[in-house]
Amino acid sequence: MKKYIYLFFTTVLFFLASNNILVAQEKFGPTPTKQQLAWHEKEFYLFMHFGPNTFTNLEWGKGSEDPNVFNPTAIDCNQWASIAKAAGAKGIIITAKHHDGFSLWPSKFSKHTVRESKWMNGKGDVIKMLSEACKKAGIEMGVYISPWDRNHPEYGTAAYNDIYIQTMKELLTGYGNLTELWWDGANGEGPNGKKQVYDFTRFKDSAMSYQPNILIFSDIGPHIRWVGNENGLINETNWNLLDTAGFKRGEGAPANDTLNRGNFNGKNWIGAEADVSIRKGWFYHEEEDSTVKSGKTLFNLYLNSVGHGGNLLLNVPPNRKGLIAPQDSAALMDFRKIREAAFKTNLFKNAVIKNNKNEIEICLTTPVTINSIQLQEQIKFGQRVIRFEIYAGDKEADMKKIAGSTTIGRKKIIQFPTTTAKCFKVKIIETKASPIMGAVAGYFIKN
Ligand code: FUL
Repeated sequence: MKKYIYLFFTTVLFFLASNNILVAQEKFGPTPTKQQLAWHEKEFYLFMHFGPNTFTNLEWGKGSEDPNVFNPTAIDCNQWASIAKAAGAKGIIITAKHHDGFSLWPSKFSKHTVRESKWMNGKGDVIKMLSEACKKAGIEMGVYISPWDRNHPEYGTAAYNDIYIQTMKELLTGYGNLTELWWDGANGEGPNGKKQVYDFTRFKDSAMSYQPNILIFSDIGPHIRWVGNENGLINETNWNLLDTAGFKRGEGAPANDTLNRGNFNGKNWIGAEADVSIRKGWFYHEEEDSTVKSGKTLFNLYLNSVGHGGNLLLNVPPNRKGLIAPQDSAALMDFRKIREAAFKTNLFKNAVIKNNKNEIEICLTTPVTINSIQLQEQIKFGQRVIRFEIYAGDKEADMKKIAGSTTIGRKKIIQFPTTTAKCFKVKIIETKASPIMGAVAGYFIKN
């Protein structure tokens, strides 16, 4: 009997092992981690720049500002979180500390924090308020912790690296689950005129030890990369792959164009996050109220970021009251409406879809009118497609090329002149390995 039980288990184990081998064989090149895969699904979330600059009208505070300038009169983080949620954003990343060094929480490692201000009699903590609001609204939260610090007296010395790590520890262990840690590339001088040599290896290891699932953003990742511009635009050709060896964050980073496209044969999976502000500046300035981007402009940014296989990080800075201004909120709601209307009706819903090798054939019984197709690769198996073309016609002999583009990745939204046809064909012209495609959908997006 024992022998049979043993045989049964070894057979099961063998089956599982061979199954695993098969799955492993299907992967091609670098692939995303579980956390990166989940990140790709988020598509869009908000950035919030808030701090003394909001009150001094600066973009880069000097670090010598009186902490009392920070005085939001009607702060309501629930308003931020509920607007984010209503806009369809999956979370909020806040400047817990910008280059001026001012901490939005009462850090024990700084004398330039909310504690030193008269706001809430020095008892306030924006990070705590926001983390509770995000939890309540069911959205995620991330933190921007500027390595550059224009206030800290130890900046420019080896001791500052330890202080930065302690600062991260406070945030990453004191406020629940944080999904993203944002490292800006700027590295200027501190109050004593010295520049810091950052120990990013230790920063990374420490951050990961505090929150093993956190994803770190910087020019070169390790998990999410900057996209080489602050306009919210990802290149039409976008590889989620990047070579980082020999490069540094900031001035030693790869060329902006490389960050914008990724590396064709890059060794690491590092997806692109497109950051952009809804207004001219990153911080709120009343005189920039007229620069708030319209819902339509935001939708265009979505097409050029999420529609090019990356994520959109949209900055919506709270004003001096500590609220999202009505103009910004209205634009966010328009953006949501436009997005929902655009993707409400998949006109390929009733199509017969056939996959033959490198072609996807989509045929309907009655013609449909579309101007956009959405393609996806199952990126857990790696990114493969190099180039594809789209054809349309009522029968095989009539098929005409209507569009073509490069790379697909997590999502590609390709637009073309309005076309009415019964059949569409996506031809994969060049690919690194046999394509493993996800869903295909056809839309008519009104302008
Ligand atoms: C830049 C910073 O210097 C800006 O102030 C802003 O925070 C932006 C998102 O990143 O590099």
